[in-house]
Amino acid sequence: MFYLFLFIVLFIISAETSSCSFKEGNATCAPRLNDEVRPYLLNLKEKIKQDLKGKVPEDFVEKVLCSEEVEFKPELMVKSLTWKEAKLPYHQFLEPERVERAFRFLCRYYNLLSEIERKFDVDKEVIVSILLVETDLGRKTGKHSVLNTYLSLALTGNETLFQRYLPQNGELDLNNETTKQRYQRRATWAYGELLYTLEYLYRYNVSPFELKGSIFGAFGYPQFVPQSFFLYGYDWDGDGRVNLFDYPDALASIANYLAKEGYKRSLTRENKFKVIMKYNKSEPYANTVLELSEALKGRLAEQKEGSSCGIEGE
Ligand SMILES: [Ca+2]
Repeated sequence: MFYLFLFIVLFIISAETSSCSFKEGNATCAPRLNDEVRPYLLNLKEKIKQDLKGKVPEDFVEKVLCSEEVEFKPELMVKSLTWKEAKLPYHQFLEPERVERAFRFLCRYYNLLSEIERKFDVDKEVIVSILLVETDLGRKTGKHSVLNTYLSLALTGNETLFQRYLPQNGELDLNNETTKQRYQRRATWAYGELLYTLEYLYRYNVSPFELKGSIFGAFGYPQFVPQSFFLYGYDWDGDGRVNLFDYPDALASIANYLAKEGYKRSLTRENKFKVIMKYNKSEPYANTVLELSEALKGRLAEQKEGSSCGIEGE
């Protein structure tokens, strides 16, 4: 009887082991994903290899996307479709403490900012204001893995997979044509950003999961999405690479972004507003940036005579 029992136990153990080893081939890729999601990743990974041909080697894509650090966050797509930018508390950026810190920053980097202003024809006060609103002058650049963010958004671009994670409260109705189009545009955009992310990680030899950014993947002091990095990133200090986590490149990249979108110091306030809206499509954002920059200009004019601002250098 004991031997029969032992036999049964051994049989169960061996069956368990073999079912594990049966799964092993796939389970070694992105082990933290659940088995329902992994096939979608495997498909996406092959598409990515095709789309990045000539830019990023296949074995790089394979290694990164099969890493045990790969995480799937389906709630991101839901959040990105229900996000209300206008409800963010922009008024906080105009509080005296913030204005004061922005002003001290402006003084500290006065010479650098003045050179950037001349080169790009973008007001230095606007550059500092954007930096304050985006990342509190470079202090808060985000804690989310940029790669996992775009990977998650791209995976939920598959409607069959996304349906499983739709909130039950009816907040998102994919039968609604407008919602569905927004969803599809968002998914296409996220997939494009995922490709740029991989290209960035490969070209700049960045440890893939160390690149951190905002909840929707904007990174560095200016909070650029990866495509913006390639379009507007500027190597101000001339070391051969654009570093958005370093002031000279970050400040010049903000200026380059605005200049390429049509900013000039001689524009009317209304037209400056329109350009700033291209940096972040939000009216309260653009208003805050302009109001803060006007406050900074005021402070600068007040303190010009006999002030230490402007002679502190960098
Ligand atoms: Ca640089």
